[in-house]
Amino acid sequence: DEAKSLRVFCAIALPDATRARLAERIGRLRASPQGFAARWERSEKLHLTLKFLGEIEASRLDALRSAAERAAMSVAPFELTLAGPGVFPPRGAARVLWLGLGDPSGRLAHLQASLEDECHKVGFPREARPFRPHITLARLRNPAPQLVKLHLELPVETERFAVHEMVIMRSELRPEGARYTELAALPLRG
Ligand code: 2AM
Repeated sequence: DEAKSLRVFCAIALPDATRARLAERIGRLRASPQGFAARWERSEKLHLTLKFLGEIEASRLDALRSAAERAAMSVAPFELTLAGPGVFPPRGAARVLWLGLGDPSGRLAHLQASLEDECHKVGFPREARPFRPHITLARLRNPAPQLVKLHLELPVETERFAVHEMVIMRSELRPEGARYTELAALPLRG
């Protein structure tokens, strides 16, 4: 499969236990009648996006990889916590249901800023929007105010997890949803 361009993003993969916790939440939301108005993220695909590059030339993958490597090496491993639920857009008809992340050490913010800098240095455009760390749980096909209300009201169980690496993911768009494959794993500074 020698594609000339690839759709890629940089992310933090979630531990199994955290994904299981999120899958429980998805299960509860999905059980509501309005749950059918949403496309639910499959638990193995749940992740935290650091930077969405979109389509890049396959020949640029090495440059992306070294940039990501330099960013990863600038940060020591850290912990994240699951935080409150939210929706995009915050006002008007919600299209995305997500769960936020707490970054008590501030290293997630550092990693993301460093990744933006390193990518920019090798010619990838900067993300214009501010970083809003989140894990997407569902995309809504139609406005579903009751489902949004339920999501916002469900409590978040305390969960903290360790981050040791960043990954570069490929996303292939298919009729049944995007397929993700890991292209590289970059360890954080040992
Ligand atoms: P999302 O979860 O908020 O939709 C792969 O598509 C990942 O990249 C998703 O996690 C998605 O975030 C993120 N992403 C960020 N910007 C994107 C964009 N413009 N188009 C598609 N995905 C984007």
